[in-house]
Amino acid sequence: MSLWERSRNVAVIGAAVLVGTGLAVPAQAAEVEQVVNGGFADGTAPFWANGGMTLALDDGRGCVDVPGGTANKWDAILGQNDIDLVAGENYRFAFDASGSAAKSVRAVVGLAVDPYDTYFEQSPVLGETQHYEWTFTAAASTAQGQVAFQLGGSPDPWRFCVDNVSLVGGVPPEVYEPDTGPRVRVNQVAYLPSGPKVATLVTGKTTPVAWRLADKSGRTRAEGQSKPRGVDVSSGENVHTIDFSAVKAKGTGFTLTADGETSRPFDITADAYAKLRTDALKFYYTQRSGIAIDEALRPGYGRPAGHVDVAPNQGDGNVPCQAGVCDYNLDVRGGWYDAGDHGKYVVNGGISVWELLNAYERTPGLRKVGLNIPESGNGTPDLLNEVRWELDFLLKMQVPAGKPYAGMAHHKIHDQNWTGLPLLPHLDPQPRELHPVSTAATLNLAATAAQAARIYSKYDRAFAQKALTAARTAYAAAKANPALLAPESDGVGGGAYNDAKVSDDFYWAAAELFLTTGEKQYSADVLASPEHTADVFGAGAFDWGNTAAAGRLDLALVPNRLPGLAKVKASVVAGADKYLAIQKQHPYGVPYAPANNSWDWGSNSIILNNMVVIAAAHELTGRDRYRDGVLTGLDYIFGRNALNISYVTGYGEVSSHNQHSRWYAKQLDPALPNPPVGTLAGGANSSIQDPYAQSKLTGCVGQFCYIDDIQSWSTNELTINWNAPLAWIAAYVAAL
Ligand code: 9MR
Repeated sequence: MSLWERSRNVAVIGAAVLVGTGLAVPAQAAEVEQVVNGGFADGTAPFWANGGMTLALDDGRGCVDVPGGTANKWDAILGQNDIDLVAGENYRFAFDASGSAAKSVRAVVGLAVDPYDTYFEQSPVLGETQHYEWTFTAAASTAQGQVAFQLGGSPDPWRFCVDNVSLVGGVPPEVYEPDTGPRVRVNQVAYLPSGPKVATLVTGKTTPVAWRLADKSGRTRAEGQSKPRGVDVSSGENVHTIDFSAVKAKGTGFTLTADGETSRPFDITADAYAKLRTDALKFYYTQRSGIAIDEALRPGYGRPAGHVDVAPNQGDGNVPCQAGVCDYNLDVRGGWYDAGDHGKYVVNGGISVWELLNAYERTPGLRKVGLNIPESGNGTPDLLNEVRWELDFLLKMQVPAGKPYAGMAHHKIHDQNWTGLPLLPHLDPQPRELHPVSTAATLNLAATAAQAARIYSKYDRAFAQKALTAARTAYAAAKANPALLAPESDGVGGGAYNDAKVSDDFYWAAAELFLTTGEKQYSADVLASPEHTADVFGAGAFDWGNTAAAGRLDLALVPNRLPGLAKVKASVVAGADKYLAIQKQHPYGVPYAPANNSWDWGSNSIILNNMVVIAAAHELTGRDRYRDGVLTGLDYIFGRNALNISYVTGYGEVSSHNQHSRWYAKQLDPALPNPPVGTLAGGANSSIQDPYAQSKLTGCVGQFCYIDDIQSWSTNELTINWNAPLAWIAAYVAAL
């Protein structure tokens, strides 16, 4: 019996005795080892290996030869079962490991039996033998726990060795301290020379402090006193604001000093946002499914086509429905992958298409922006070329004539089961399935196809006509099936995108059909919709699940003859005024104040979408305060925030670059790239649904609920619907 085994048994007996005598057991008694024979002193048992691997001793360590050619991390595991875990107890998980190649091991503490919950995971990239150690809090109690080293997913074979595997319970909790850098927080990219320039200082002081703006050469360009703002609800920290809007100088490498701290450097220039406009839009090409990504067009990002029926892909060329859902197969190749997963979802594709086409319609400058994509130079603006890739896919998701629910759209198509990371699209081995049709997806198709019909008609009449026909058919089908709701339970192998409320989608689709056709049947539905007179500008203006504001914005801004148009326009301005009022109160200048300071999943996109409403009010009124509101909101995204981070890859001194993705997975496999420059991270999410965020951020306040780690899918994913408002706002600012 090893020392660890003995201490484990002693502890169990000790606890029993204490309970028997009625004495209180201290919450964190002795530290107790849970792993048996973790040092491999007594051979390899009770460790086991699967996936055709033989676990054997090598120089006192446990080693396996990992086969190549498996798809998932869990296709090859070295593990130990019967681990006791107690909910709420803190554990230190440690081991020494090496890899013959720079491969990542997914080290997991979880449930050994179905549903194989993960309580903690880390995926370090291996090399020479190294010690790894973390602490976490167990989320559940079980006697069927497991410590597992998941080793699969590599195309080529390699060798893994591990030693001193340890899981000690009863340790003090680890306190995660994010590195937030200097306490003076600025837009690390650029303030506009003519725009507002405000920074936030984190300090314990409650009276004004002196600040100084220096240029690149260190020369003082402005000085003043900060304004104490008290404790900021969104971060829980005491803050001041520093307003240097009076400075109109242009240049690079400015810094702001206050309270003994100097900010990260920033520019004052009007130039930065044209590049962002292009980068944020170039994001979409490398999200494409069904086409090889050309290395010449995107150096470092070339890859084979995903899901085109080439093994190990099962392909999207002839996809059946889930069992019992339909009796036909559809060719649904193409489109964009939704996010870091390989799913394609009509409701999220819909809002993304709408917002990109809306940007095109609102900012004429976009017409000339080249995106370096295969279609570039074909005479059609590149933004329309790129969005067409998704539109063609959305049209393929419509049920063909003659089939049950003809004209409706399938809610989504994705893998039968979740896959692990990393996994390039063309290597995904999972069967693909169409999920049931839904009213929401059908109305997304109706809205975006109608919008496309008016925007593409100048470049491709046949396509515009086809899109309009599909939109009309979809709208009629949705009216005939008004309550086919995508359920929350349908979330295996892909996101649920459940949507229980569709009155907003009806309103939006009717609005787009009316704007494109001018027909009374659609304006009648717009006017009769309860959404038409409702205040649709809530904490967040719109997202994939709340689309009424999309309809309202277009009714207000696309020329039309709807009765009562003045009221429609006034409602948009009133919505923008609400966001400006929130922003004014906010010491970080954020036009977003969710109820109970509970930040939503993808909060960065919500903030940007609220800014789209503010920008619409700028177009409607021409008043500077709306333009200034958009510019100030942008500062938060680029580093004027509690974490001092720019949420856009490659922009600012310190930026998010480990977003959750199966193919931009450099953090797990050094041979893969980070997300492309111009990729927005989801951002602070108070609900921290993923185990990694939970292990670091439990108890976090608002803005602090974010971590730039590939495992944090609930705070740090990238998505097609989040880059859309980034592109929209960048295009707006670039055109100012
Ligand atoms: O962005 C989505 C968020 O609003 C939902 O609350 C969440 C749970 O359904 O899903 C998010 O979307 C994810 C989707 O389900 C799967 N692809 C990645 C998306 C971003 O995390």
